[in-house]
Amino acid sequence: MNQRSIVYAVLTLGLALAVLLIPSPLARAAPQQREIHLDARMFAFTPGRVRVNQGDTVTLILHSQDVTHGVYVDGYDINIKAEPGKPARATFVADREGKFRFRCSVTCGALHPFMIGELVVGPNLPFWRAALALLIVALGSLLTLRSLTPQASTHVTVSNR
Ligand SMILES: [Cu+2]
Repeated sequence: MNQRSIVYAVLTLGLALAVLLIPSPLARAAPQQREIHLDARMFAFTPGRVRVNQGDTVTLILHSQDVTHGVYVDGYDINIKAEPGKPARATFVADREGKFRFRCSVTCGALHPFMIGELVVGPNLPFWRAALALLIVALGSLLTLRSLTPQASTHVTVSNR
């Protein structure tokens, strides 16, 4: 092993560990179980935006505050209806990343078509971190191997003789 290959190997390990271990404000250690309470009243949901991470198991609990409302989540094909005082729930795994509209699925009044919200399924950070670390290790190994081949250090070998 020459000096350059040792430097490459150490840098590679350091970078890969950094990617895996440095805490990010968005990161979650693992997929979580989440209970999300959604309040429905004419003509809005509270919260209007629900944020989860890909892989989370989400239990949506719909509470109606006035008349019967429903919630239909685009892309996840979830539809539940709740009467006032009788919450409804649905559990699903947020396996698709992206933004999905949810809307009231019970005609509840004049502004019913505008009763919408947004489900944001964030990236699966543990997965992408692992992928990035793997890429760094692969590139680092290539660099280390290249620095070990004779042609990369020809002038060194010549001057040593
Ligand atoms: Cu409604």
